[in-house]
Amino acid sequence: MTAAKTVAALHDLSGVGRCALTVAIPVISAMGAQVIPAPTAVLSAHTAFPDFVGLDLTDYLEKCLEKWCEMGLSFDCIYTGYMATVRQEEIARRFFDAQPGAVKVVDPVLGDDGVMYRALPKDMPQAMRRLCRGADVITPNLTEAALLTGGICESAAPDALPGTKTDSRTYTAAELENLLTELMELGPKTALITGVPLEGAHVNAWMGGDGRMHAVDYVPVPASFPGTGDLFASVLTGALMRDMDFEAAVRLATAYVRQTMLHTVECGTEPVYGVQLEQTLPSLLQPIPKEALSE
Ligand code: PXL
Repeated sequence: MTAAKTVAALHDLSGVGRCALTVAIPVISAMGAQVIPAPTAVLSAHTAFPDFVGLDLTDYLEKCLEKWCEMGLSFDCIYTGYMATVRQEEIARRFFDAQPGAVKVVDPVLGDDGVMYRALPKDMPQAMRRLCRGADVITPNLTEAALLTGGICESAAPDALPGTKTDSRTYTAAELENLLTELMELGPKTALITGVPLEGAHVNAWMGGDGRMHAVDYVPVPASFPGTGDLFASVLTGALMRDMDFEAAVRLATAYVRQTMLHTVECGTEPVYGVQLEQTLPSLLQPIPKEALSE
């Protein structure tokens, strides 16, 4: 047997509302890798709740990552998500440089439904752009892709809250390919956009070194929950740590997010609390058989 791979996870720890570390830790652990968390902030509840208290951990993050390097640790993966300050991005970038052997997965958490998360500093998109340069994989949604490329995001109402998602417009394959090309110009090895309504299909689409667009399509679940982007990126990270090829990893993440959203709809819980992943985690313990991924 070989030892578990190690994933340094730079995300917030939100108490109420599953997202960030409360998603990454169970998912990646279930998939067989060890999560070593470096919280970027602690929050009583994620920022889609109308009221929450939070503690910015920028100084702690810097000291923590420096300490890990002093300890001589080398990680198999660095997985970043929600960052509370621009300085956290600089700290993460230094950590990337100090860990050349790690696979870098950057989930550029900036917004959803056409709006930037209100707790973020206004210059966060520029900072995330810089972090993307050092990434092996970036996983923005359409709103984040627009914020990263300076494009206009045509989506939900400006005050949209989770659970009130309005349909965003349909993209043509050429438009999506252009957006992926723009993201690749930021410098990642692979850019993946989640949740794209494409003509006649919904897809998670990506572009890698071959400069071509690839996509996995899925039947959308008519519901919206905060944290599903974190869920997707966490399954993708766990799958890459299992040495799955990229397309198989995307298929697994797509299938698991869909299964968990369907289950949550059946439970009828308030969307803001996130998806009921605790009850679907068992399906990540073993790779989903090929036949189950064909839908
Ligand atoms: O799911 C992304 C996310 C992560 N972290 C915090 C958030 C959100 C989305 O609202 O508020 C703190």
